[in-house]
Amino acid sequence: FLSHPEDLGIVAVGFSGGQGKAGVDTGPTELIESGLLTQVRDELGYNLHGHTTVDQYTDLVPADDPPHRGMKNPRAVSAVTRRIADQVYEQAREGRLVLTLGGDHSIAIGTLAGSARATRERLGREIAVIWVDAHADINTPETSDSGNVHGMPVAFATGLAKGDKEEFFGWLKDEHRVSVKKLVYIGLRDVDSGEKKILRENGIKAFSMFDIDKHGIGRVMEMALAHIGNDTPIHLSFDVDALDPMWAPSTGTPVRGGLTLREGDFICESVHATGSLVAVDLVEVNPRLAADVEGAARETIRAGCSLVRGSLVYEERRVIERVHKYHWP
Ligand code: 5AB
Ligand code: MN
Ligand code: MN
Ligand code: MN
Repeated sequence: FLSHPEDLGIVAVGFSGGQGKAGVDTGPTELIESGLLTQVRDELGYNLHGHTTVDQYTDLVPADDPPHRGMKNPRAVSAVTRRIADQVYEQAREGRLVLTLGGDHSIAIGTLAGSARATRERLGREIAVIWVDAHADINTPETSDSGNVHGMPVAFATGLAKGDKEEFFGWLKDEHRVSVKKLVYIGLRDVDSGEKKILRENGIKAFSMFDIDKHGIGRVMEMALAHIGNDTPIHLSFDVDALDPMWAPSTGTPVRGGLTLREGDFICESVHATGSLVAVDLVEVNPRLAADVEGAARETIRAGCSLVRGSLVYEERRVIERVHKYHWP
C-alpha cells in the first residue's frame, strides 16, 4: 500500500494532556535521544521525513480548560489531536509509512484520523487497526470513571463516542473514522466494566493475555491477522503498557501479567511481515515514572526502541536484522 516503502514520515508528539501524570510528553525526546531515529535511518535504511523535532503543541493548550462531559483537558486534547491528524495525513498521503512517537494514548485520536483519511483518499480503502495494550481505551466520556481521554481514543476513532462542538472533537468526520469490524486488540488485561459491555455489544475481536497464554503469540497473531483479512492496510497502535512492567516499568498505568518484550517484538515483526503496515504509534513511554526502580526509564526506552525497530525492519533484511538487533546495546 506504500508508494515509497523506504520512506518514513515521523510525527513526534510531546503531549500529556490525555491523562494526569507529567513526563509522558518527554517520551519522544528520550526515544530520539537514545538513537532510535538514527538507527532507523542508518541501520534500517529509511529516509526520514516530517517532524523529527518534537512538537509540544503549547500554542494549542488553553490556560483554562474545564471539563466537558467529564473529559479532562477537552479543548487541548481535541485541538492537539486535530493537528496530529493533519501531520499524519500529510505524511500518509505521500504514500509513506508513518511513525508517531507519543505522548499519551489520546494522541491516537489524531493518528487514526489522519491515516484513515489518507488511506481512503489515496487507495479508496478502510484501514484495519491492531491495538496492543493492557487496556481497551474504548470508554466513552459517559462510561469513563477517570475522565482521562487516553482511555477513550478507540471510542472516538470508531464513532462510538461522538464529538459535539468543533472544539470538543466535533472536527472528527466520517472520513476520519475506522470500523469496529476491522479492529483487533492484543494484550488486554485491565478492561473497565463499561468497556466490556461495549466490546461485547459490538462484537469486537480481542485477544487477552489469557488467549496469548492459551494459544501462544504465534497462533494469536495468525488469528488476529486472519480477522483483518489479507490485503488490508494496517495501523498498529502500540501502548508500551501492553508489555509487562518488568520490561516497561516507566509508564502511567502499568498492569502486571503482560507481554514479554519478545512477544511484543513478535507482534510488531508479524505485522510488518504482512507488508500491509501503513502506520505505527508507540505511546505512553513516561521516563519520569518508576524512578525508584533501578534503570527503569532506560529499560522502558530500550523496549520502545525494540518495538519500533521490529515494526520497521525491511522484509528482505529480516533475517540479518533479527540477528543484528539482539546485539544492540
Ligand atoms: B491507556 C482506564 N480504563 O479509562 C481509564 O494507558 C485506564 O492509554 C485507561 O491504555 C488507560 O481511565 C489508558 C481506567
Ligand atoms: Mn494502556
Ligand atoms: Mn492505551
Ligand atoms: Mn517490508
